[in-house]
Amino acid sequence: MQYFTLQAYTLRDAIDKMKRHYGENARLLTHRGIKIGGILGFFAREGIEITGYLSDNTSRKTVPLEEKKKILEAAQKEQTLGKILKEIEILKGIVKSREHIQEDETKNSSIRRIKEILEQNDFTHNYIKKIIMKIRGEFSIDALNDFPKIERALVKWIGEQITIYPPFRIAKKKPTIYTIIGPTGVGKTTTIAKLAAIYGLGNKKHPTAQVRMITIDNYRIAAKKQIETYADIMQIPVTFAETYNDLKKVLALYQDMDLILIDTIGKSPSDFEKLGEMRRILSACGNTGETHLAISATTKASDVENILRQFEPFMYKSIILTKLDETSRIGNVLSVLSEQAKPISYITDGQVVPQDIEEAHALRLLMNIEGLRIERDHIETIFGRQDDVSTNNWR
Ligand SMILES: Nc1nc2c(ncn2[C@@H]2O[C@H](COP(=O)(O)OP(=O)(O)O)[C@@H](O)[C@H]2O)c(=O)[nH]1
Ligand SMILES: [Mg+2]
Repeated sequence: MQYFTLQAYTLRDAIDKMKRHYGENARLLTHRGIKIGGILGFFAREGIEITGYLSDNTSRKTVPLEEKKKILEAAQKEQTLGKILKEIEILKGIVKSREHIQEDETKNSSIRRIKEILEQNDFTHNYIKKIIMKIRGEFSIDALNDFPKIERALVKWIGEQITIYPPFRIAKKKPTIYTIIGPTGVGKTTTIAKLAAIYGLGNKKHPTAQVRMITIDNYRIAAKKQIETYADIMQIPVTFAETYNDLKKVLALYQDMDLILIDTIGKSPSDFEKLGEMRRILSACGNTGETHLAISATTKASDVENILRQFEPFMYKSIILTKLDETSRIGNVLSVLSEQAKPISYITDGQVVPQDIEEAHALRLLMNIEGLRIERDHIETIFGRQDDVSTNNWR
């Protein structure tokens, strides 16, 4: 027995077509409404699909019942198969069109440029992926051609990812205690000296305050000498404390001071034992102080993650980003800080005490990203004016 399926716009047309193609012996088995033509269901027209068979006999009545049942079942199977095949075709179409869109977007020069800029600045893969998804989500294919518009949005998004921690303040309830922790050589001691000068010597923005430095980094002669030299030049006293009891006594002595800055031992973040000991000594501050973590801007992303984690027990409030002058790529640090939601309080960008320190500001960091046009006015309308927050008037 030969079966067939054919389609036409109306049942009448379908039967005519059947007769034309298969002659008088063609018999109609089933018919159903379908969509004909169009692309992915669009612009399709209503139509009819029929199935039938060629009878050996001209009389329909001569087809035995059993035979008829078999024919019907076969036709239904064929229809289901046909339906599945059609759906597969449609799915193939959808997948293809998706691939097509994605291909278009990577080919899209704006997205490609943004990706290149972010990669050049060492932003992490995850950070770049999120930014690209955001661009795709917020800009139509047409708008993607407007690079300056995307660039402006990108600068704003990166800026929004930067959290700022307010600068150290002199509280009414004296003294305020700030401790700086962090890996060896990142610039803790230099930063303590810079801050001591700003608050201790005073400037246009900061009236002279009573400042004391305490250091628990007194194992190395060179470290001791370094802070003593600063103390001498600035005439801001420094005291050395080696143990919990030492620190407790010194703090008790300094109760009438405005600000106490505590410098710590530069320890490798993997030196758990030493870190534990340092925590014990610092616990002499009780809950009156704040701890802040210094990280060099030159640190690579995976190391930043590691440092953030290892120093977590100190419950540091913010990041002091040092040595910004030593790198033109801060994407790695910005990516990790954004992912871990860590705010930045200060930025240091040189060895000179006290000049080379600034209160953290989105604009300052954005300007460090190479290849992006930063419209200062626009950024300042979003994130506030940088001059208004600058601590340092020595510059
Ligand atoms: N280029 C640059 N060097 C810095 C900066 N801060 C500190 N340094 C230098 O880094 C070295 C280590 O600084 P130090 O304060 O002793 O680091 P510590 O071990 O964390 O106390 C010294 O040579 C500093 O002059 C900075 O912002 N930029
Ligand atoms: Mg030091």
